[in-house]
Amino acid sequence: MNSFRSQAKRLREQMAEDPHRPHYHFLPPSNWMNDPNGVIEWNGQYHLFYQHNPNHPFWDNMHWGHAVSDDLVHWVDLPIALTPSTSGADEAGCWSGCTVNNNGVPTILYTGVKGDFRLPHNQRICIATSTNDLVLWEKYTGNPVISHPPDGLNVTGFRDPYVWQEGQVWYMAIGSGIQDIGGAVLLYRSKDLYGWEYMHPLCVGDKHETSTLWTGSVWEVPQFFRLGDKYVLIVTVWDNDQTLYSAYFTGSYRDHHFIPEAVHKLDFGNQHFCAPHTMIDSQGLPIMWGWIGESRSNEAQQAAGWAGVMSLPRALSLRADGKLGVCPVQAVETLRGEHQRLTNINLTSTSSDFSIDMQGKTFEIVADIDPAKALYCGIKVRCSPNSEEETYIFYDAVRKRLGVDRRQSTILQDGEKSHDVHEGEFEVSPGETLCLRVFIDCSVIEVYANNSACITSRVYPSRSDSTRVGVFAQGQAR
Ligand code: DQQ
Repeated sequence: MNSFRSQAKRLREQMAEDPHRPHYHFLPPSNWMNDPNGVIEWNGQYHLFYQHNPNHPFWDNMHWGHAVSDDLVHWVDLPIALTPSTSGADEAGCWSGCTVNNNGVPTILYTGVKGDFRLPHNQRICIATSTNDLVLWEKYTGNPVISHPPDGLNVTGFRDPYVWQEGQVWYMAIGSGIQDIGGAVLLYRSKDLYGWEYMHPLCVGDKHETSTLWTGSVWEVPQFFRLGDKYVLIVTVWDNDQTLYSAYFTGSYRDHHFIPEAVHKLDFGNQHFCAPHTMIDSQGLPIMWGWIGESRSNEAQQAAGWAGVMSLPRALSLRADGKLGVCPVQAVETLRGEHQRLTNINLTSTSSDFSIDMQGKTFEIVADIDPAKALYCGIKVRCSPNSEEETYIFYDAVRKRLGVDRRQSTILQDGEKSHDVHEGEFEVSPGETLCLRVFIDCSVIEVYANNSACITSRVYPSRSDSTRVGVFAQGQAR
């Protein structure tokens, strides 16, 4: 353990010079990370596992990385929990899954991949257990515990087990899709976690349906739980070889079928908040993490030696309007240091820009904005003194959209992939205030608005003095 710790520390020190590397978001010591996996509270500590390629800063040969925390915000690296076996059910990768407490035995259920990973029949469900405080994991010799998708179903994916208990029975939701129909979650049950019986689809989407949020051909990493008087199904929408965005359905659960009533995006940042994983805390409330992907070129990622960041832990709730409420868990406030408070900044049509006397690359902004007659207003971050580089976090009152405009975030051509706008439907009613919490952590931006919308994004300004903050407002309603 000591040699592991000193190596992780050395790697982190090597990476620390990188101006785009976040300081208070979790990421591995080096190389690649994607999905959060199997977060669990165990003996008063939180264990976070994650999809990890420990050898390169790109997706390949998935392992389960591992870190532990006392408070959900400060993490300590632990040795890799799962490594693909040299020959066996998971020789091509240990993909996503969950962790449960099986009568005191910490148990991981994960996706073992063997052979060509694109084929659903090569994705299987495997088990590993730990007897040693979740540090060392032993794979079950009888793996896989589910060796192939249900007979007679033409599936487009078969991965990412999510397991829960109802009475004495375990249930498992598997991310899947049905050819020519749409994404699907398949439901299994078991008495002991080792022998599984297929029941039926928990829910099936329709990839031809476009009047609501389009949900693609495969649903990855399902998460399913009760919240208030509703049930929530979270999925990551996959189509045409790409992970696109995460979505959630609210609905009811009857006779082991989930009946969706509404579907929404979880985060307007699309690929910047994917494969969310939830942990139900000791109060019975869900806490969610997501994978914040990169948007600079593969060459830049290779040169940096790392890629992929974990979002802040987000507390979920059910709002009166039936949508999910999302805000950072309270423990995030312990990261706060010195603060500055500004009040009554009034912008008019002749003074539509205001530069705040505050600079930095790692901070939180809490802003109450009254859009009043403004048609377009918000906060600018990571601005250079000459405005050559700047990123707009905006509310567009005409189109009723909240967004992050990255078209001017960097003058580097390498940032091309990130020269766009993320936005989604959002309305501030007359008399209402837009309450923003904005987290800047070098290249990471997380925006939370009115406890109801989130935008996660990445920016890679080229100038070291792109650290300024401003507020802006444009236009005036007639
Ligand atoms: N990532 C994992 C899969 C999952 C996907 C592989 C979602 O198990 O479906 O790294 O990002």
